[in-house]
Amino acid sequence: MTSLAERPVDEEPTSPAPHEADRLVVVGAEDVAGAVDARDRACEHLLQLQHPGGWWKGELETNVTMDAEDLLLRHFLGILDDATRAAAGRWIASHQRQDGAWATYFAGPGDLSTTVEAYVALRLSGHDAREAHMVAAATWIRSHGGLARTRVFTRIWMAMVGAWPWEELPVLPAEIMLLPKWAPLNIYDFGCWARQTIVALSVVMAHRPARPLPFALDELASPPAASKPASRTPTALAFQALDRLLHRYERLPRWVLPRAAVRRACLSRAERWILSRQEADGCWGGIQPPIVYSVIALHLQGYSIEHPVMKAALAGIDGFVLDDHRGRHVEACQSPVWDTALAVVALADAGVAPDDPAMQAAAGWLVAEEVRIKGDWAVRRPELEPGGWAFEFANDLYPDIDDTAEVIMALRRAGVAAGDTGPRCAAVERGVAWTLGMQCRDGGWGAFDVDNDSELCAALPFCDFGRVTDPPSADVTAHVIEMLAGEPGVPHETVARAVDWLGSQQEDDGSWFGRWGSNYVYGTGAAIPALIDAGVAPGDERVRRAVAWLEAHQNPDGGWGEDMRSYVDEQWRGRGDSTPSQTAWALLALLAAGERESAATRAGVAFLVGTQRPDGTWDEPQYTGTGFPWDFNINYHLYRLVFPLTALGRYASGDR
Ligand code: R04
Repeated sequence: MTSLAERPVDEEPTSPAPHEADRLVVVGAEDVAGAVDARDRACEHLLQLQHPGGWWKGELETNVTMDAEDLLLRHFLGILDDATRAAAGRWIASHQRQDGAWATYFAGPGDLSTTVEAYVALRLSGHDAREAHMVAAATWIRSHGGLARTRVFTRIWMAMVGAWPWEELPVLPAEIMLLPKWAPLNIYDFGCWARQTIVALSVVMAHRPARPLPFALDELASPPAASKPASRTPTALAFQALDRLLHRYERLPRWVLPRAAVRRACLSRAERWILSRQEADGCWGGIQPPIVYSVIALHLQGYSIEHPVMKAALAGIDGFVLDDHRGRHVEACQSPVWDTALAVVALADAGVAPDDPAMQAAAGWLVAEEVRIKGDWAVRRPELEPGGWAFEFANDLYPDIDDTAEVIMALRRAGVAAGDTGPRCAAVERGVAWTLGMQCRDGGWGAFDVDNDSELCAALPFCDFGRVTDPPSADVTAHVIEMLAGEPGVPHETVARAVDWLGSQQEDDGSWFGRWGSNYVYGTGAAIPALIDAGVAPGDERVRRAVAWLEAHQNPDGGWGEDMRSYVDEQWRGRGDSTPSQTAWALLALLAAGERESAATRAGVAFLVGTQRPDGTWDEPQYTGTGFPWDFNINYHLYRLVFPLTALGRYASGDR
């Protein structure tokens, strides 16, 4: 349960635990009995969470910009009702920190852009600027530089509601739609999430709409010259010059031909690009930014809220709203495929048989979720046959390699054996072939695209948030290696190149960076099981160095934890309060490395056993999932259960 962040923001990392790495102990019967008991209660709990349709979906908790932007979107479209206004206001207000700001993860520091959006949304929901919590927020905002220091996305929202001049934003010209796919900065050089956001926003920025708020925001005025000092690298300077040129282009009078005609053609090209990517749920890409900006872009292109395209989109957006005992709030994305795959693996590790009805229902659902059409990935791989799985319910144009690997491993554990015949095996075979075809030139895998590693994209003044490309990551590559190692007929050379690439990514301290989970504990927890499955010996120097790193970062309570600050501060690498999911990731690595009987493993298991709730799950307010390192954090509510269950299952069975 997230609440006001209680902890001071400048807290020092806790010191690493003293440990007894060298003292090997034979696992005692009572250790295993405790783990078995905890495993069985966790297993029971997970089975109860399965949807009758066969799938699992834990909440994907992020931050209050989702709720603030939902309110601003409804204001913009003129569809904001009083009940939504009040409920969203309650949710946002309940997440304010004591210092007046809002954070982007549990116990994290205040974040300026998040705080500005939350503040404006609260005013829109009726909170008076003179109330104490609003004064605290406005004071915090001013003392951190005001609107001028917020990220581009926040200032775009402010411009859309008339509170920031469009002229003072980097230009994103709709003419980007004219760049062919071989040209630098063409839309396919951006990661798919940035691509779908950029196309929609280029339409919005061409229209420069302003639907003013019914109040002024003078209290957020920036101190003079508050803008971020611009970077002075040669690339940055070149892009700043380009931006000045683009501003001049935007200022050309409308009658200057062919400017108006070119712009109109680009806008209609962008409009068609968006329309052709609307998914079965009425949304775009399964993630909030493309969804929200696509709706606004189409609206500005003349689609009324009564248009079928818009009606489907707005109904789809309502599908991201959770209204539970905690109140109304909005998910950034939904994770049913990912959660279901992880749940099946966990149940299998806990000893649930492949022919168990729960496993079979899940396998049937997963197979029906297979993507059978080509998406944007095919721009770079036009000859590759479609296959694989996306993360969400409806995102057929953007299957991802991480989900595909995890689903194939889950199906294997549910008895779908490669090489057999039948529709389930055919789906697995297509998934394996698609994955093989998506390997990057250096031997690793990105999440959604192949060789998506342009360095120019990130240098654009427009791109000041998150990651805008999708280069190979250690965690995705590790999951693919683990999957491929269990498949027949995979060329040895493919796996060998991937293993070499993964080895090349090991940090000097023995750990691996976590791109999609926090952080080095996640990367290391993925890498070691993969290397072992690929045939690397437990005594290999890479494995030993990782084990030593994990042991050196175990907390005194036996668990592992790693704060999001590890993405920006070396001091925080491998440090933070112990959490169930991160403890499980460390244990998965240790078990794979043959450390079942070590003191570190036994203490980690004891941590999980000792912190389990009576109902069989664990508490985990900490965010351990990563959307973008540091900039976008995720608390996957099922992680607290599936990963401990997997670790306890493997420990108890001695399988790893
Ligand atoms: C865990 C690994 C599976 N896969 C990653 C998928 C994660 C799903 O969750 C999100 C993905 C997202 N992408 N981009 C955004 C995002 C949010 C998610 C995103 C967020 C904010 C802004 C723009 C994009 F919750 Br602004 C890919 C590998």
